[in-house]
Amino acid sequence: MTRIVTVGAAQLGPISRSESRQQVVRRLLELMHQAKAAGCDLIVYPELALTTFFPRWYMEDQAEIDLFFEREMPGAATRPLFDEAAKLGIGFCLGYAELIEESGRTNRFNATILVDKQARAVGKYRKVHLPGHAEHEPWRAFQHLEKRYFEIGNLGFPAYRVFDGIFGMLICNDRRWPEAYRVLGLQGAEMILLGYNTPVHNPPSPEHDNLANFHNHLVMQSGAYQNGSWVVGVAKCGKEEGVEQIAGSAIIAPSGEIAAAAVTQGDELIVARCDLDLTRSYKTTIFNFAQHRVPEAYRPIVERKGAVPPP
Ligand code: CDT
Repeated sequence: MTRIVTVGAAQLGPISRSESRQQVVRRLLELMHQAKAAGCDLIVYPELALTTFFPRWYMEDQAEIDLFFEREMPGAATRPLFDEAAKLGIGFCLGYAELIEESGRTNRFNATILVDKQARAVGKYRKVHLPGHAEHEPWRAFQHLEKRYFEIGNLGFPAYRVFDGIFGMLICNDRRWPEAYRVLGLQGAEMILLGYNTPVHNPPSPEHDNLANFHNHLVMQSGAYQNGSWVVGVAKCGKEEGVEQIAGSAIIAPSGEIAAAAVTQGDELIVARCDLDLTRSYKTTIFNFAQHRVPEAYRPIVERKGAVPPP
């Protein structure tokens, strides 16, 4: 059997702080048209695709911070994306900063939505693994204040039946955590969509800087193979407001092999024709979870009698 989903990974170059939503949406629409011309069913945009990566700045004025958030999806500025997607008959996945009133309070999440070919929102994910720090750390060349500006996602890791398959989403730092892929894998995820903004330089561990691209592919290729799933990893990259961010967008097959890879540091669409049924030979053999996983052995080590206590 073949269930083909043709996917476009829409890598974005830098977005400056002064760039308006309308200007960014024009860039997203240009990539959407390219994706349609290339026969894509679905286009995937990066994390926080509508603005510059604002957690690099320490800000105290909540009104100033909230300018980077969307209060509605679609809102006035993002409506053209939905309208054009419906007209073209193409789905999309979009990362954005979400401001929402829930349970009588204001919540802010690093979120992503999945939209089908009729422009209906059919899935949502809110980032769980927020990297960085919550307080101003002036010693850093730039900040990474996701723990200050966002709450931990409260939706878990949901998988959705859409595009004739099972789809999940992760956001940036989530891709470094095997359990994030595995929770999706346990729900049968066949394609995992993820966007990222990854600075080359991580101030607490500069000794890792020259490995940033290696680690990016390492974790996405492992996540794909170990769960028998496609992974679509999409960067916002290049020098944004003085901070160099990695590129390396890639569409990765369930074998862990890279099926398509970006070659620039800017706006670039890469496309792969992804057979969701390629996931079968992994999910039914080496990674047949029902047959081979041993959940009782995965209890925290401290619960096991005679186990070496953690340091
Ligand atoms: N956006 C995001 O999650 N970036 C992180 C940077 C880690 S270093 C603080 C990432 O994992 O790529």
